[in-house]
Amino acid sequence: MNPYAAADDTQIEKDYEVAKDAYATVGVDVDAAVDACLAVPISLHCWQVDDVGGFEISESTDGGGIMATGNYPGRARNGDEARGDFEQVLALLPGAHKLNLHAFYAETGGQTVARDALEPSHFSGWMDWANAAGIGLDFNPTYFAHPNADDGYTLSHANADIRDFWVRHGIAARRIAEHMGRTVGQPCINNHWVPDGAKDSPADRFGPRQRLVESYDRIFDDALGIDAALCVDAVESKLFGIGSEDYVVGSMEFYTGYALTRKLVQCLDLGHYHPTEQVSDKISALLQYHEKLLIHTSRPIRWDSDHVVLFNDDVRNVFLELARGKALDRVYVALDFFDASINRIAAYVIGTRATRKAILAGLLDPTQVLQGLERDGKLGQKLALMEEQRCMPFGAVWNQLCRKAGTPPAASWIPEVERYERDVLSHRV
Ligand code: RNT
Ligand code: ZN
Repeated sequence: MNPYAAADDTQIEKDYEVAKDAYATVGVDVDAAVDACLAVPISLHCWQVDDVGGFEISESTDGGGIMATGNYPGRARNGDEARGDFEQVLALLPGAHKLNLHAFYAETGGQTVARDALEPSHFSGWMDWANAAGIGLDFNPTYFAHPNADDGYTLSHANADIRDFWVRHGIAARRIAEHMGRTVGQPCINNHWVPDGAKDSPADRFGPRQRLVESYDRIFDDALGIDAALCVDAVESKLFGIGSEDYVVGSMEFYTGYALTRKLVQCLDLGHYHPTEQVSDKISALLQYHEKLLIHTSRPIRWDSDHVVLFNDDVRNVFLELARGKALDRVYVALDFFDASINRIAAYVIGTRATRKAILAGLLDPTQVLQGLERDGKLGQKLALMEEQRCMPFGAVWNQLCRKAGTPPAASWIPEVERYERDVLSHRV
């Protein structure tokens, strides 16, 4: 028995033909779904590669309300190791991708460079690599894991010097993102998330929110002349974090208002809501007003734990909703998880392929038939057909998609990850 073996090409072709017939009975064009799925870019977060550590010489500290747990050996220690890992990861992933960098992955040649002094040149290694690999880049200012974030406040800090420092960092990040967009020839999505908030019962909830507006207004000031076609800014809300259980300055309501009034992209992270909230249900509401959204796929277990994404109902329902609303081109899709307890290459491959599977599942939905039944009041029939979709031969379509993209089907990528661990990762001690 070989648990990682996949069917051979001939069998995959045969299974695919059978699957196509099955989906045709509910009016789904499977070939078109496969092509559309492969074309959706997924932005690979760089921070799973080293457990959200970053490459700074002395600035970084722990904290900021996010935490990777585990001690699995082999994390990348510098840009070259990380880029090698991404090449291995990308070889196992079907479809279009981008790489999503955080500012503290700057390469400063052994020099300490303050976050507010970062420049595009500190990312030239990444830009050269992206151009050689033919993929786009996204970016994030790093407003956490820093002495100036230790109080739990950054852009909304009561101290003006600390606020100014982070405003300068935010502006530096926008200039870097603009430069990246120009250099790689496609827009760079620049996502702003701050950890600001209070552990317990703040007496002033208005003040920090007002200061956050003022700081962001300086960062997003038109007078800076940053090209919005190259640097596409997004803002990410959160419900709570470690150390900000009671109060998060940048809440959902805060950012919905802010993004709409400032014409920014709103970012929805699947780990940033109460467990009974459905992110999938927010999409059709927000897209009445927003042009675009940014989605961070993640998997919260009991809290915003950032477990590796799986092909579960939460992720499926997001892409089902987007497919049903013909709105896949109105979202930027990015990953956000970090697990330091398993092989990190495997973590990337599992989570990215799960996200791609969810996109495919959405595109294979018999939306027209279901909506027709609903219009006709045949709600029982609609529910029954929805339920039957779970038993459709999805795996056969997925395997063909992997083959079409020249990547290993099913679990047959695992031996390659084991080989890379043996040859590369296990030597990092
Ligand atoms: C934190 C946010 C944010 C970060 C990354 C590292 O809760 O989800 O997106 O995970 O910026
Ligand atoms: Zn996120």
